Amino acid sequence: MSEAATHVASGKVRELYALDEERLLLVASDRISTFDVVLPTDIPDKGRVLTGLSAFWFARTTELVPNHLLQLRADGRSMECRRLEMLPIECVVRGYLTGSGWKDYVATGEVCGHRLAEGLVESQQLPEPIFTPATKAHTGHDENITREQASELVGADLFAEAERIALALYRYGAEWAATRGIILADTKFELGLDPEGTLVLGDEALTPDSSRFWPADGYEAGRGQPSFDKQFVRDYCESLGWGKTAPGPELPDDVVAGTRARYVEAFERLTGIAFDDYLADPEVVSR
Ligand code: Q0N
Repeated sequence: MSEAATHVASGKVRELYALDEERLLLVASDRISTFDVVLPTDIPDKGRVLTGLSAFWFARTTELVPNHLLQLRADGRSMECRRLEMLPIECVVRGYLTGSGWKDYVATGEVCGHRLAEGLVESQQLPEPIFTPATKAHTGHDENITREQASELVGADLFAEAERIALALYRYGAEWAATRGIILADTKFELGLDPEGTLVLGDEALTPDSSRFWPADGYEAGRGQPSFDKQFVRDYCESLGWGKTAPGPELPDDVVAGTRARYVEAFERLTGIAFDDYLADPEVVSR
């Protein structure tokens, strides 16, 4: 880093530093997590893929919502961002019934207060995408909350605006991805307020870490779907009979290489840009 920066927050695989009063630096590492555990082995360039994809979507969705990106750094993994006042909810949109949405549906017939038709099956596409907010759990898992609870947390007006923005972003990303053979099953956005009180898209967006990407090829409702990016890692971990608690296993070279190739493939399919061109000049995704 060229400027002194104070570390302000850590995610499992990303770090956030303060550059000054108005600006943050968001750095995506090459760490990978599976079954909620960060593994000891890095996936080379994973952080660059995620940062490049976020910047790609940010450039294309400014008409839908302004975003926090000020400047993509030449390392391809760091973004200088506007500092926002983040909403205390995760803005999740689901187009398919999977993960905690599927679990909640099986238990209650509802997901975050949306009552769904009876007889839906795992991984089924919903008739319409639904906004399913969650609280930001500082330890462990985000917890799904109802529309009413989310509305109480942020206020009715901001809730309605956040829902509109999140659904519009999901629809845009899902439609784009579908034409490139990728199903965007669900995704999570973080929104914040700028000093004028305008809602701004923050964090990373429409990446494999903030979304479930499924290969459209071979999609079949009624069962779990393979992950576009992490399936080699999951299969390898399952083959070990690992108990899915820390510490996670080291990954062998072929699993690392195969997984890196899947991240790069997701980048190239979605952006239509050669990943080497991104490495040479990250600004290619913003043009
Ligand atoms: C912020 N988080 C949660 C990176 C992601 N633009 C912003 N302004 C103020 N705060 C935040 C952002 C953003 N983005 C977002 N925490 C603070 C997710 N973090 C966790 C750590 O790694």
